[in-house]
Amino acid sequence: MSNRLAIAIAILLGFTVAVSAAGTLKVIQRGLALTPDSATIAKGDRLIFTNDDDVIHNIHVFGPGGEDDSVDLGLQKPGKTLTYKFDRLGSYRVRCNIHPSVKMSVQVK
Ligand SMILES: [Cu+2]
Repeated sequence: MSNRLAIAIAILLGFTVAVSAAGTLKVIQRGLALTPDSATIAKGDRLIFTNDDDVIHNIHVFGPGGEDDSVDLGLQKPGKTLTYKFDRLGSYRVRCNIHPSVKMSVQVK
């Protein structure tokens, strides 16, 4: 595979970022999007969400059990940070209750 093709595929798939040794990963809310928009972490790792937009967000975490398996982290004002610990193996989706474009996927392995 050429480097150019590999880069194009990486862009299409989004970037998955590895967690630091400390077991935390910083996620930025900016421009009504989450960066990174996907992450692979270990059980017990935490994501730290920082609202760098000028609007209120409302992060909602949906666990491996589907729509009924969710935690609403509440309203988050600009400049505020909140942390969520991922305690179970599987696929999570994270999204803002207010802005559909603010979303990411999290794999806990
Ligand atoms: Cu939002």
